[in-house]
Order: sequence, then C-alpha cells, then structure tokens
Amino acid sequence: TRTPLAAQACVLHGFALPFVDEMLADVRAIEAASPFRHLVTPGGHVMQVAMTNCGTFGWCSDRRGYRYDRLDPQSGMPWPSMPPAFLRLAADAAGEAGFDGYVPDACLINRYAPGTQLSLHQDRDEDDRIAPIVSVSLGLPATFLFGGFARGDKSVRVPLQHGDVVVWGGVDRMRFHGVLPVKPGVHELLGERRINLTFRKVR
Ligand code: MD5
Ligand code: FE
Repeated sequence: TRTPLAAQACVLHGFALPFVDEMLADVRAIEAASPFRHLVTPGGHVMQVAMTNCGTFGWCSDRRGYRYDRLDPQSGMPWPSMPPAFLRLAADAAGEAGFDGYVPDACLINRYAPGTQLSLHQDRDEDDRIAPIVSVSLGLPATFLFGGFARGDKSVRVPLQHGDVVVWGGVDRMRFHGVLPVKPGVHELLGERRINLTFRKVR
C-alpha cells in the first residue's frame, strides 16, 4: 500500500521486503570495503549517524565542507559499486511513485543506534534537485519528520518500519526532513540498529 505525503512524495509500505535478504548481504560486502564511520561536520561536530556509501559518488563531510566524492577518503579507493539489487529496487520504487527511468549514481547508507537522531535538513549537495530520492528503511522502526520548504515550517511525523520505502522528487525534492531519536529495541534481522539507504542522482 501507498501513503501520499505530498504531490510528489509518498511512502510505499513494505515495498523493499522482497529485496531485504539480498540487500543485507550487499550491505555487509560494502561495509567490509568501506566501513561505517562517524563523519565530522564543517562546524567540528561528530555526526551521531554512522555512514558509508556505494555507487559512483559518495557523500562526505569534513572540516572543509559537505560534498560528493568518487573516492572513499578513508581507503583512498572508489566507493563499492552499486549492487544490481539496489538499482532494481530504486528504479522499481521510483516507477511506482511516478518517476520513470530512475538511475541513481549514489547510495548513502546510514546506520542508527538506539538514541540516534538526524536533525531537520535539506539534501542540497546534489546537482540534480528534481530527480527523486528513494529511501529504504531496514531494522528498528523510526519516526520520520517530513517538513516544508523553510526550516520553521510545521512538519508531520511519519512512522517507518522495516521494509518501508519513501520516494520524494520534483516539487517536493527540497523539503526539510529529519529522523527522531530511534527508540531502544532489538530487530530480529538487524539487532540494535536501523539502517537507511538513500538513493540519489548527483550528476
Ligand atoms: C534517514 N536520511 O532515514 C534519513 C531520512 C539523509 C536522510 O535524510 O539525508 O541521509 S530518509 C529522507 C527522507 C524521507 C522521506 C522524505 C524526505 C526525506 N523528504 O521529503 O525530504 O536516514
Ligand atoms: Fe536527508
């Protein structure tokens, strides 16, 4: 089933469930090459969310700023390539939400421990500000904040479960969003973790 959030944003409940086993095996291979790490923001804060990437470009942050890079700064190697199951899921979900022909070139993988939150922000480091972002939630549930186009706009709370996919693009691409602190718990497949994959078109 599908819950609309706005004109060009929706939640596809359980859409990723048929892909989960393959995706988790892929995440394990990705983290073996490019481990999850806590990036430092330009302001000098260590991010609560642990991150890694796959695809042509990976999102990075350090004292110099936020950017996408072809190389993992920790290994000096290109990011692991985008697994076929990731590309299929992203294109299928985007199509289901009305965005045909979606080919992402980056996948940011976020890992949340209980208590971890992601404060309200816009994704503005991609050159393409229209193409959808596809977000896949795995493991512990979370509450997603779906806001407006200014930081102070009222936001709605969207509960996200293991296997849920959120797609937002077009006129809704630049909305503020965030994640409330993940509640303590143990997921049967992932343990005390939430993993979120976000597919993006950077260039
Ligand atoms: C996450 N990740 O769950 C979050 C939320 C990020 C990021 O925000 O930049 O890595 S997935 C983002 C999302 C879901 C639904 C709607 C919108 C964003 N939105 O309207 O912008 O790790
Ligand atoms: Fe974001």
